[in-house]
Amino acid sequence: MGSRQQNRIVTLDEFIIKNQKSHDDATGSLTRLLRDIGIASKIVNREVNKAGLVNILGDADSGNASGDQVQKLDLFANRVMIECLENSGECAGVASEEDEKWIKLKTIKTRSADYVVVMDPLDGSSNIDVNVSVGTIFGIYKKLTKSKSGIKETDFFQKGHKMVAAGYVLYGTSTILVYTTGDGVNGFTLDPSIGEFCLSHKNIKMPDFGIYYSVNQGYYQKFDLEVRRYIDNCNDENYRLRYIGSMVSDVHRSLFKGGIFMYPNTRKYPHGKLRLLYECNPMAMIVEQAGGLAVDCKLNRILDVEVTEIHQRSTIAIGSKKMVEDFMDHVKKYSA
Ligand code: P6P
Repeated sequence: MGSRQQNRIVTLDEFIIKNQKSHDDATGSLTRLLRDIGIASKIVNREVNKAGLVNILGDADSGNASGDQVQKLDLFANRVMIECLENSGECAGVASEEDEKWIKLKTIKTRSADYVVVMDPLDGSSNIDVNVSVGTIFGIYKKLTKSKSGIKETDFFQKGHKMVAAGYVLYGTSTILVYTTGDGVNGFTLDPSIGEFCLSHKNIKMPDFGIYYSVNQGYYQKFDLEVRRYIDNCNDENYRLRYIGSMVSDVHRSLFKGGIFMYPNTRKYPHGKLRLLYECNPMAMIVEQAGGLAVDCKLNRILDVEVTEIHQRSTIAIGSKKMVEDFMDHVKKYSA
């Protein structure tokens, strides 16, 4: 293929459509759904990028389902994502970190909405007003409920390995959308000059190993022995500690440079802090598709953990295959 052809811009839309054929989704409904998530991400990106300029910061007076103080940008991102998902006509319902309960979306009469979406519309939002990257995380399931309109809680209570797609958007020095539909991981960087996500990282493969470990070292004394022994091992091996406090950023770095991200149980979060449905599962699907591993601190594969609540928490160790395997060896060796 000529070099000109190789450097041709491939937009997210074009890529999604081209890859639609490799799925049983011949109707194009997953394609439309993914494209609408891309549109929502561009709108969120615009506001995130000017957050420091526009009075959109400051704590909104409401807390979210997790009881965290919610920044207005969280609410904005949640609203935009839900509106775009509703416009797609392909999404029957949404479970979001920002809403206590799952939401049934209005569907278009002429078409059945076959999917439900789980999402954290703006993860790491406590970093927004200090200009540290934040992200959107999403996962897509085929709904189980057969009826044309209704959905039930059980449509959301599917194990992570049942997802048909998962992705994240990282609003950082540049804005990148990374997603998988189960046959590899691809990254698209937003080109603001044309307002398009353009293919920038084809078929991402996570390094089997890396020199970074990512955990909130401030909780070291609160971790179980086996986690502390693994962290000691990272120190003995002179790995570098990198911890941004935004899961999307920490996992994204590991995806490209290799590394392991952990959020173990602590006294404050005996089941871990991160949410299984819309944080751990989508990131686990992406990392596994790129050749990495994702387990909880009891060594269960994240994508196989039973989902019983929308805001269920989970511990997690996710990243380069050899590093997660090393973590698992330490858990087996030192756990009571
Ligand atoms: P801690 C952000 O609030 C978040 O949900 C994740 O993005 C991040 O990895 C984690 O919490 C940081 O939590 O307790 O280390 O501040």
